Amino acid sequence: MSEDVKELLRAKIPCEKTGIEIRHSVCDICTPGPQCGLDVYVKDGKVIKIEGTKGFGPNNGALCTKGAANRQYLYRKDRIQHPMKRVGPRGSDEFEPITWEEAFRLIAEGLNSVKEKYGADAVAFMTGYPKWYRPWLHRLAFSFGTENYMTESSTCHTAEVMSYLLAFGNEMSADVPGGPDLLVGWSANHMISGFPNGRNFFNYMEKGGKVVNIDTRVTPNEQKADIMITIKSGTDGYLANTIASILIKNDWIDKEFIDNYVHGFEEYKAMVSEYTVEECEQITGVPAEKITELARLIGEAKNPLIMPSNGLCHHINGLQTHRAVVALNILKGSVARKGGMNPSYGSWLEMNAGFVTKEEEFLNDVRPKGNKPRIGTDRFPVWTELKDEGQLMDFVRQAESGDPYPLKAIYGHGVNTMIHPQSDKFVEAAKQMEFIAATDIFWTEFCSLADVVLPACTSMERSEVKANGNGCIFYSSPAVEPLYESKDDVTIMAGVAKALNLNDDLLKSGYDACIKHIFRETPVDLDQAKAAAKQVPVERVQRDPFLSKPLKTPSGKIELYSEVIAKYAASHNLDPLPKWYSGFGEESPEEFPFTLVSGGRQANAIHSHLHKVPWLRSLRPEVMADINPLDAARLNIEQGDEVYLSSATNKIKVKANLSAIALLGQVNLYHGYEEANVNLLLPNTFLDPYSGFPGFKQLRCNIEKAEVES
Ligand SMILES: Nc1nc2c(c(=O)[nH]1)N[C@H]1C(S)=C(S)[C@@H](COP(=O)(O)OP(=O)(O)OC[C@H]3O[C@@H](n4cnc5c(=O)[nH]c(N)nc54)[C@H](O)[C@@H]3O)O[C@H]1N2
Ligand SMILES: Nc1nc2c(c(=O)[nH]1)N[C@H]1C(S)=C(S)[C@@H](COP(=O)(O)OP(=O)(O)OC[C@H]3O[C@@H](n4cnc5c(=O)[nH]c(N)nc54)[C@H](O)[C@@H]3O)O[C@H]1N2
Ligand SMILES: [Mo]
Repeated sequence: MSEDVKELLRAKIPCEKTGIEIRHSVCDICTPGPQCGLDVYVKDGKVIKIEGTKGFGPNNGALCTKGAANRQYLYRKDRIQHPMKRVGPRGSDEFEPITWEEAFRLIAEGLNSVKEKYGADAVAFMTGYPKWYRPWLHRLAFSFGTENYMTESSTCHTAEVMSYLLAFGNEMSADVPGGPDLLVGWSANHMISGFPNGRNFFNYMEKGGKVVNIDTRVTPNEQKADIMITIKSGTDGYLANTIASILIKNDWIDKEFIDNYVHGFEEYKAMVSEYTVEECEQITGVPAEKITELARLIGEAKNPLIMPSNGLCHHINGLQTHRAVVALNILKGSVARKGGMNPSYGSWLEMNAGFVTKEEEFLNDVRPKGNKPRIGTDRFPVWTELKDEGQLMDFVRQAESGDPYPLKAIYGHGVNTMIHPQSDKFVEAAKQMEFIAATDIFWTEFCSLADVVLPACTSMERSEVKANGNGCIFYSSPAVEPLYESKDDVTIMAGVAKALNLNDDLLKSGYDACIKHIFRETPVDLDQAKAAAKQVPVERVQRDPFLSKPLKTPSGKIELYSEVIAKYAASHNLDPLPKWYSGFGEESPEEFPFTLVSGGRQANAIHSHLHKVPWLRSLRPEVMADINPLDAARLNIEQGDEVYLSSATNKIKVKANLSAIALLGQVNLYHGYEEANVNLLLPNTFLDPYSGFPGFKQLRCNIEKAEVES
């Protein structure tokens, strides 16, 4: 080989001489996420380099820490290589490779046997974080005969969606680019959690926009804000209601908007009138002058945008807190206008695509009838009313008790045990199942519990249709062949549907046929889109102005007083008004003097599935809890010391990272580490009665220095 070719190869230059080609794909590491475009450099069927695709909305050539590690993700050492069947006792990790045919046959036998004995509802169809195959998994559950389909949304963004549905009958999103005259980021850690949307925040600031940031940790967003408010975890509802009372007292509200569009203002006004600045300071830890300053800023702004985020919902008082924060936008009339809260119409994989698809019909066409209530219905009726899924957080209780009916099998894709509070209880419940099938890219604890394990592939090895809200769609082709014997999840589900002999030809016909069916009335030529291998524009749907018709709430208006919650107020002790209550459990603050805030996003991780990617792990190699240096000094803990974090439920060992990012009395730890799973510390009863969400970000705990073994 000539020297110049060697040089070109070393530089990974795509051309004929090197045989290196660039193929276009998408990053699916955070999902639905921004869905960034990837330039995948391929030589001899292997990925040798990854870059962001220039001109691709929304990443336009850039990639975040995680996206840049796609090659190492693809070639992670622990990829599942073959279909496997368990040959030892459940949980024993004794598996042997089998053919795909045998795997499909075993799954069909396992699921059908449970269906025959207990009915289709005894099978739970489950998925963790991945979103791209959800319509197919949901349809598979329906065609099999059950509505017991559950996802990680039981702990993710759905509580926010519920809050918007309760108030507006529609999902909403904050129009930061629209240019509000004040932006209050409430638990908005977007610099880390929302790349590249987090840029909106910074573009806004660079243009001179005024920003207040309210967080329980000192985050990058927090540091850049004009006014930084640090608050005790889970007390934001009190702050929001206090601000509301000041706004109302000073007549800093949009009376006309309220008169025209809002339901329950008088009841709400009476409720917030009881909140005082003095008590607010005590409860939230925010100084009184900052509270009144914030109220004045919001009060005097013409078009303020108060933007809550997910962090608020990871509390047992999360839904009410989110509602209380959203209410401030309603008082100011910051709704359905530029720079305000605007309707968001999810039409493809939870994305506000800009065009419509037949995704809903894809499900409704095969929805089963006469089923037992979905998992969680008795306990979390507001969830069931607003979300077409079971509440995963009630799975363990029902599996253990058989109340109101038995659960005997799990058919899971991308399921991880660690998402569950008190994850060990989920493991125990899984051990009692009669059949489990697990599909994942990598081996997880859930795979160890299964009877059959199937290897899935990554976004670079499959076709996928993505819509990222910029009015375009992107239809990728595989950049490389699926590694080992892996297949994409939808092909796997088609195989399972065939083996089960379901009366569902469409599902059995695979990804492309289903996509054509779902997009049949979307004005786009899918064949052309696929051949183009780049984003193609799709005509946007024109919608009537949001407030021009009655809303999809029971009153038809924006509800400060929720008529949906009112139905369950007496039976479930719920409050239709967004009244604040404590987010702590019953544990004694003397015994557990610290507050554990778990899962605040870090740039190098996404839940459990990047901790084993070497480049990313190298950025934070140890499992470290952030502890305030003053607390650490008091406990004689130094940087890197091993410490026990304990709760009333369990105890884990981690290393101490002394950092002022943690407020006094607070400890932060990321989740998803096999070696120190923070969710072992949470009781599985520690759930928001409105949404079913766990209190991930406000658990009483203690820190003790671990004895050094000599
Ligand atoms: N303590 C604490 N716990 C939390 C949170 C927190 O803040 N604090 N956050 C919660 C939130 S918001 C979320 S969303 C959940 C997420 O929690 P999980 O859903 O448990 O997320 P992951 O750990 O990413 O697990 C997803 C699994 O999907 C697999 N996977 C990835 N892509 C594919 C694919 O294409 N096909 C298949 N078959 N498998 C795939 C991964 O390998 C991984 O095993 O965690 C929740 N848990
Ligand atoms: N890098 C990275 N990005 C991610 C993810 C990831 O794992 N890694 N996960 C993705 C997923 S699934 C989700 S759901 C989103 C979540 O995105 P975000 O909502 O931004 O999630 P968090 O960082 O968990 O929480 C936001 C902030 O809320 C703060 N917070 C916690 N409790 C309180 C409170 O009581 N009051 C106030 N005011 N603030 C509080 C936390 O300290 C944190 O800084 O991120 C997505 N993006
Ligand atoms: Mo999430």
